[in-house]
Amino acid sequence: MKAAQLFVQALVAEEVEYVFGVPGEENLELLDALRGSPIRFVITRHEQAAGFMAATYGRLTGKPGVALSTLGPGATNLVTAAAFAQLGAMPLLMITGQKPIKNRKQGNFQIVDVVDMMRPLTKFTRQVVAAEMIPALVREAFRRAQEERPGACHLELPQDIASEELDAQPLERSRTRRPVADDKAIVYAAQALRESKRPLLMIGAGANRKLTSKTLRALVEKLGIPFFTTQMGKGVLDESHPLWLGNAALSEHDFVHRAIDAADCIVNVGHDVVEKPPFFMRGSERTVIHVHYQSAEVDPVYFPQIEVVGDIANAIWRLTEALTPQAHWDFSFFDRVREALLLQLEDRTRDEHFPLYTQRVVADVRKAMAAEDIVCLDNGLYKLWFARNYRCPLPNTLLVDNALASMGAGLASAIAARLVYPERKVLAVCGDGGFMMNSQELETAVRLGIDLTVMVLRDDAYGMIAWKQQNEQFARFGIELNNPDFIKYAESYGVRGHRPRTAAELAPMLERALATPGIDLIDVQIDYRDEDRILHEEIPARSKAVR
Ligand SMILES: Cc1ncc(C[n+]2csc(CCOP(=O)(O)OP(=O)(O)O)c2C)c(N)n1
Repeated sequence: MKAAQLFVQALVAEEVEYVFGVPGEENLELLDALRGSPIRFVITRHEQAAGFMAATYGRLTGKPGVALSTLGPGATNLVTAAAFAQLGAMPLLMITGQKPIKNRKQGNFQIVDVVDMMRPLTKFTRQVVAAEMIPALVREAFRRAQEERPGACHLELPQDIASEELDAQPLERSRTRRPVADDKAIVYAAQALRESKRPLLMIGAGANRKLTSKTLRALVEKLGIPFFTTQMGKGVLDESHPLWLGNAALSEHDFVHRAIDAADCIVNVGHDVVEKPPFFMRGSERTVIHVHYQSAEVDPVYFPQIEVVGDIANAIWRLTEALTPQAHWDFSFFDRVREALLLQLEDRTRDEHFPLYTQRVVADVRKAMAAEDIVCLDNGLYKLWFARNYRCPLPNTLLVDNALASMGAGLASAIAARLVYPERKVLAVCGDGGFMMNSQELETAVRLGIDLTVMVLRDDAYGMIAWKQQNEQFARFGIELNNPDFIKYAESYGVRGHRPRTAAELAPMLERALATPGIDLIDVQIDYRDEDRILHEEIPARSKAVR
């Protein structure tokens, strides 16, 4: 067989369902091998979007998503998606083409050193220099992409290697078990928790694994310790649980930070410093127990005193076994924080103000989505509100990128989410800036024939930057945008476009769009002028309950 066929057989052996990408002439052999395979090739309008889709597939399934591009310009277009997967711990394999390496005739036309370019953005990057290496390289790339901490891998398949003839088989996948934490680490952690007065659990991105959710639920039910989530840990434990204390959408100054300040022991489950800090450690005023697959990277604001390193689900289960609720644990302050938070989460959710306040949009979206439905966020100011106010009963139902925090991934992620879960409703929420960075993928969505709703929050500006500018007393500058007429824009793709004219119109419009087959775009005019008052200054001061 040809080496390209062996490559595709190796992908099939890894149970790859989709390859997302834009082909080039250097991929023709691989393309031909894909043509005769059970793998579905989803072409996109930009490699960056293909990478976002593949990474999101990886994030949702735990299996590496696969993205394909040509050499040079196609590969450089994959760079942002590589960083998105690598920082966000999403398993991804990128396959890029290359000119023949044995006998080149075109000088350096289109050639950049893609393998080296990918080095700081991947766990593993290699050129396939001999067809015989394909089974081992593909297996290794999948193993590395998937192994904790998951991330991006890259293989470059040159044109001449792809067309070589050989007789070989893919390697079989091996079964591996993750190592578990040392007994003494569990003893130290249990002891610190037993001796604490006001312990608290933090659920981060690394806790977002099926088995961990289950063991964490058991721990919380048995011990009654309150918990909060990070942006990427949302829904790992049901956020409508009576012990939920909120989401650390901000680094400081929110209700949850009142609870954090009062806690004398925090168990950090699955946090790594790539996520925007959910709280700052300043000294040793409280014990922080780091429970993760890897030890904590030392950081100026994160330096846990106790580390439980190994399989998280196992560690949580052993901690649950080792502990009983302690009579001296006092959660009364946390209860008050929660009461005040829940009251505040209702703020403006029924406000008729138009253009709409973000809180109202979040509340309307929450009501329209069932527990298992998925909201995929792009990056902008609204993200903080969704992280904070959109309560997730289940994991992976609000996809937030709090690692690279790249604009442009919202629509692509939603397309991938819908492919993975065709029975669930999927909504992409984007700012007008982020949407226009990859809006061309509306064509991909239409071509795939999927059902999807896209909400564009329009403030005709880079709102997040305007907010920061205002916060830091800079003059408003360099952030205003003109937009296309989003209804006409949508229609030119064969997408239905809608625009509410009052606050009350949004909810029924959204529900209809979600219930209708095909693709709908809702252009929602948003009012960010009051953000600072709400998010930054008044929240802590307003609630007498938590003084
Ligand atoms: C690719 C990329 N470029 C720039 C930024 C910096 N940035 C963060 S938020 C933001 C503004 C986003 O504007 P928009 O999508 O309209 O959302 P809004 O904040 O207005 O709701 C910018 C420019 C980024 N995160 N990613």
